[in-house]
Parts: sequence; C-alpha cells; structure tokens
Amino acid sequence: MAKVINGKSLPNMPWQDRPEGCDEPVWRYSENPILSYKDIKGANSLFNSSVVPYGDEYRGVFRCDRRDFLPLLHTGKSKDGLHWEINDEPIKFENTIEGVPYEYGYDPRVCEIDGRYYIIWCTGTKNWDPTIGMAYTDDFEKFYHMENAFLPYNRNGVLFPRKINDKYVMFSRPSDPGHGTPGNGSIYYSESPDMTYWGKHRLVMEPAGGWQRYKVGGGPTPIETDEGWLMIYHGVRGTCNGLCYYAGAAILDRDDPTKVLYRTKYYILNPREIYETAGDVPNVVFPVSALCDADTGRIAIYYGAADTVVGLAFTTVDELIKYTKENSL
Ligand code: BMA
Repeated sequence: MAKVINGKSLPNMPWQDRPEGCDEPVWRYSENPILSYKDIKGANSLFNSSVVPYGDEYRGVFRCDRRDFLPLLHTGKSKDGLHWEINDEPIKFENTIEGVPYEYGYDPRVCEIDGRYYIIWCTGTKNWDPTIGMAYTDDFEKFYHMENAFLPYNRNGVLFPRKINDKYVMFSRPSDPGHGTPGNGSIYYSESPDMTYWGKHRLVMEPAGGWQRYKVGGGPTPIETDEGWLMIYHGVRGTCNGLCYYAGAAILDRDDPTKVLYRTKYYILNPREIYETAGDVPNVVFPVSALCDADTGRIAIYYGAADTVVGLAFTTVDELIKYTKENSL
C-alpha cells in the first residue's frame, strides 16, 4: 500500500466496498445524496461543501444557497460523517477587517494545518468581484476572518495541509467575471510565509482534452503519500447545452507540487445519476473535500451534485494512484 503521510486514523469514516461489477476507480455511496435543502432552514440548495476530521468526530463548512440565491457558508457537526447537524444561521466572523467586506461565500474548502482549521472560499460583494477569501477557526464555534489571498478574479483556492520548503502553499484558478473562455482556466501555485502575502505564482496545470477541455480547478485538500501529493480536481467540458463538470486525479511531486507527475486522461467521476444530471445546474459533479483513513487508505469524496445536493463517493489511495499512473495524459 502507498503510505499516507501525516494522515489520521479514521476508523469511523463513511465507507462502502466497491459494488460488484464496478470497474471504475471511484464508486458512489448507495444512499446518495447525503445532504439537501432539507438540512438547512430556508435553503434552496446545499452543495459544494467541505468536511474534516475533528477529534473522533467530523466538522464541516457547507455551501447553502438561500431562496434568494445568496450563497452563504454554514458550519455543522457529525459523529459519523454521514448524518449532519448543520447550523441554520450562516457563519458570522468574530472580527471585521477594514476594507475586506464579506457579503457572500461559496465553494468552501477546509484545511487543517498544525491543529488550526483554515477555510478558503470564493468570496465577494455586490461591488467586489469574486476572489479567494480566508478565515480560520480552532473549534468550529468562533471563526476569524483573514485577508483575502488574491485580487479578483479568482476561484477554487486549495491550501496544502503543511508548509512545503517552509512556505504555505495554495493552488487557485485565476478567472474572469464569468465562466471563462474555453481552454483558459488553469490551476496556479502561490506560496506565502504568513498566509497574508501570497506570491511566486507558477502555472501548474492547464486544461487538456475531453472532460477537462474548457477549464480545470482544484478540489479537496491534496492527500500526501510517499508517491506524491494525490490531488482530486475538477475539469469542465463545454457542450452545445452548457458546461459539464467532472472530477479527475493527479499526482504531484512532494517537494515541488508545481510538478505534475501524472494526471488522468479519463475522468474518475462524471455526472451520471439523476441527482447529478438534474438540479439547479445540470451535469455537475464538484468535489471539494475528501476524508482519508491513513491505516487503510480508504477515501470518501464529498462532492456537490448539480449545484443542488451533496453526494459521497469512495475510492482508496492505492486504487487512485494506480489508476492515475496507468491512465495518465
Ligand atoms: C463553478 C462554481 C461552482 C459550481 C459550478 C457549476 O463556476 O460556481 O460553485 O458548482 O460552477 O455550476
């Protein structure tokens, strides 16, 4: 088994074995979707959400689009990663930072670094276009707003769970006010000594063919293994009927994650089931977090489906590494 580095034992994380007859690297939870508008009062939809281990339980930050379609971030807790108690009230920060307004937030990623939980999301106001917002919490009760990482327009901020070469590392996807132009949405690397000033920006990964032709963007916090950083990301394909969102996997050099060692030619998860193909935005699977049990290598991927609900899918570190190496671009 590939060794998971700096991982946690998660004996109680959600899991189902690969169903008989399935020849794909990732398989869905049979009871999907696990979360919907019913889990937050006044919600239109609950999707693209992020969960992390917390003691022997789980905590998360959830994207809820209200019924006026303002997207907001909510926190929640769970004992098993499947059944969640989500606050009806959106997260309010303990502090305000002059000049860094916060009016809406979506697509949160939560990343634990040295016992502190950082939340990175797409932030903005009516006047200030989308970029990467940041906050931290130590207990999922009190949240502290931080400086935005970048200038607009930027989306899909993904932090690495430890410093690399003594610097914090973030991937992001610079964009435009809309949905970009085909072939122009790439993933970039940035580093910071202090989580406030980000620089040394480097190109990591450009769109490629097929399911990742239009644009690519980060997904869950990358998983460190002795074979490299295992990164699940999303890719977008433009069709005559709009954009379709898929998930793929890549393996990056452990000491220099700008080096992409392998990257899947085929998607690992596609919009297929009815809750992925029908909803507010049809044909979307959008992975934003993953639990990984260091002992067994089991992975549970939490993904938004059709911008409406949260789905869960499973794989293992070995399965994904093997598939990514054997089916690399
Ligand atoms: C992206 C983001 C995601 C969304 C996806 C599909 O640009 O807005 O929140 O899931 O589009 O609509």
